[in-house]
Amino acid sequence: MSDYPHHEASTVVAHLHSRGISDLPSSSTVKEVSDGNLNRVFLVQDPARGTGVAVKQALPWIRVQQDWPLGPERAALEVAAYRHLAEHNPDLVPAVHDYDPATYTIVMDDLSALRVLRGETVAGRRHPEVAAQVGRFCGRLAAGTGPLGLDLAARSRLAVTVQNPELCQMTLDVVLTEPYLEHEHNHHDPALDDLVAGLRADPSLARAMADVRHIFITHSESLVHGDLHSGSIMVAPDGDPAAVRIFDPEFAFLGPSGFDLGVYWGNCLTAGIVGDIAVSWDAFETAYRSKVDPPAGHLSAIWTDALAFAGTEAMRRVIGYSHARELAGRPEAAAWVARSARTMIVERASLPDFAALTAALGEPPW
Ligand code: SR1
Ligand code: MG
Repeated sequence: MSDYPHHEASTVVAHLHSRGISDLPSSSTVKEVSDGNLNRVFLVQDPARGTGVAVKQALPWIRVQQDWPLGPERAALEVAAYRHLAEHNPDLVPAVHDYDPATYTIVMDDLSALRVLRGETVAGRRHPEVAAQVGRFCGRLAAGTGPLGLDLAARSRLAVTVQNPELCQMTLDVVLTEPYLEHEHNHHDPALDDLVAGLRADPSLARAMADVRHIFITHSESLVHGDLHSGSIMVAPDGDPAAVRIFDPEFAFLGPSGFDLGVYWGNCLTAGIVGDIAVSWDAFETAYRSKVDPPAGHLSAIWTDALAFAGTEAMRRVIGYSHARELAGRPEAAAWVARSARTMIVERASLPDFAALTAALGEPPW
């Protein structure tokens, strides 16, 4: 499984030519732009014509910690997920041009004219165009792949193509379990020691998290991206809404319809832009209702689940393995995020709408 060529900048163009992608000359420039935790990504560009592609390879471990094995077959799942995402959101995902199962390599659109939203947030640049696009993406996907949008035969076929136990297990461990325990993967700002100890000893939070894990495992409602944080969103420097792209769906699975919104909301919380929760929810609801007619209580159940997953995403970005760079060295902000995350997880059933949510959280202290 690990016995396959691992690309380097010097070998990527030869890989493209071996796959019949011959319009990029040997003189193309190749730059490694790996940014996420798991995979390597190269940009190949023909400076003469200004065209290019991105080449993404899954290695049999995670990029940021090579003693942590992870099956490279995740690349095949990602390609299958892109196919489904493109059916429902063709305007919001990059196109896949090639997949090589022998080297777990995906060739896709070059998005280098865009910027990763996480970096924009860290630099203090706001992108108010993103919230409605993310809400639209999630609403179309949830409606189009949920039980109201697909018949049972189509749902069964979808379920087979997005079986993703290894990466779901990673989310279950790294996002939904380990941050609530003493675990070697966790770290936090020492200024938060007392707060973190209190969270890990909090019986209400422990009970709520057992429930949230149950929802994550058992609520196979619709296809979800599975990791829709601000590092999976690209934006145009000028804020053009039509340029927003959502990528990296290797964590996709048939899961709770509120999962993706929740992960995105967790990142709204770490960025201190709580208003984007309301904007994305409105866009979600509009997109959802434009496709299906939900029975009473259906949307409010998605809202409530999304609050829980928002809390878990925000919490892990403060006290888990993979932190929000925008909170680095800002313990007061990080403490507000962790307290807000707890509120969203534990009290979600009594927060029926955005007004109740903001009343419970208060203003971010920055
Ligand atoms: C081991 S790090 C795990 C995280 O990295 C990915 O980007 C996902 O966010 C996952 O939770
Ligand atoms: Mg990723």
